[in-house]
Amino acid sequence: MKITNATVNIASPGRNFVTLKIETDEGIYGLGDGTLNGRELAVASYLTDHVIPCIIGRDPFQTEDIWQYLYRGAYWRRGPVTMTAIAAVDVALWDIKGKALNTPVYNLLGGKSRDGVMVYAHANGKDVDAALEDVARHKDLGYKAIRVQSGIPGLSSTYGVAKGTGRYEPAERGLPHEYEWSSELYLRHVPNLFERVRAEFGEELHLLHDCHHRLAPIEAGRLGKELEPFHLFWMEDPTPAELQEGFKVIRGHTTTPIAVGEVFNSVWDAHELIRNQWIDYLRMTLVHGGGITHLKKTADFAAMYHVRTGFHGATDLSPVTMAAALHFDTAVHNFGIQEHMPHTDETDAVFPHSYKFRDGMMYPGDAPGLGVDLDEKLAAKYPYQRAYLPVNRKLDGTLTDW
Ligand code: GCO
Ligand code: MG
Repeated sequence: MKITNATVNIASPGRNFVTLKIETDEGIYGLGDGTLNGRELAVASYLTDHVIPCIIGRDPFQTEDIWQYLYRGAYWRRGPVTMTAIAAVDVALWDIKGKALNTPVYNLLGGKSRDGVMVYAHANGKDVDAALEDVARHKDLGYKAIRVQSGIPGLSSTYGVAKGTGRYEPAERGLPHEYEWSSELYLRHVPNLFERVRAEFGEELHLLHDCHHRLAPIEAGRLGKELEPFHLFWMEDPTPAELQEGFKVIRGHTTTPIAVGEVFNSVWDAHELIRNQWIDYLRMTLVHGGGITHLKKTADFAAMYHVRTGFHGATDLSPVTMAAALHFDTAVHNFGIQEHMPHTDETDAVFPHSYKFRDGMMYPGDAPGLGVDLDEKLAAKYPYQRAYLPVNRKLDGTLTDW
């Protein structure tokens, strides 16, 4: 079999997605997600201008060789744009492999290690009462694990909390919006939020929280310690992760489990964290972490250190990534949990898929390959629209992590 053509589709059915379609001489095609939130066009150009010409004529079954060719061959290794482009190719090739062999991708990764994939939902509200209502709503939908975020008294807006009545969306149309931040006010507020959630919902529910890289390691240590009585499933991205030793400081102060990695692109972003057992869950995802080929190796390495997967799954990861993630989650032994932020109806219509949600669990379905498609005609109705992630400023105006 040979790769005969590859095209990049950019569409905005509710939000922007970059999708790679690789075609073969046997009429089988595969899809890969190349969406990098707020930097979509850079990946599209990297693919169209620099990658596609190099893969035409190759055997799509050679996932390992093509991965190495794009990674080592470029000389300029790693980085979000490169690794997202490599992921788009890699995932599309696994899709082709599954379709050609007439089997779901999870069978190519070791088969089913579990019946279903536990997912966590996002509950949020402008204050604690509103957040509690949203937890109740998600519990009624069947979720067994819920991430809880709420507005912070004294701050006019907080990323991760919906403005008005809609759901929150990681990117907003136009140029970057600005949010306000105070670690002092945040640290004062969060333990109270979780005290209220546990008091109302008891111990059964798995609770998660995202700090979104905003704290210094010692502040994160304090927060983790204060949250211990509420038994969180995890505290996510407590501190910016460029400094991997920062997690040693956190670990020295708390037994609250730590998750990190949605911005990681390679095992090298995490290898100290894993090797030293400073984290419990790795959030590095297929779309930004070089695809199935690289994540499989990374997950196997993590397994040796009791680190489990907890893949990123916000709405900026397209249904192609969600499908690929569910195959991966079904197969790898050290799966932990999968994030689930449902896509809009427009997005679901553009990407028909066989995966399903039922009673807090998700299932990839048994269609050959990934079980996800792209309706190109419908996608053409939603042209790209400039959109960005926000920026964050401290109360005195200093630009900070968001
Ligand atoms: C999460 C996140 C997202 C990201 C977004 C970036 O845990 O789901 O932190 O909201 O910020 O996906 O593109
Ligand atoms: Mg996060």
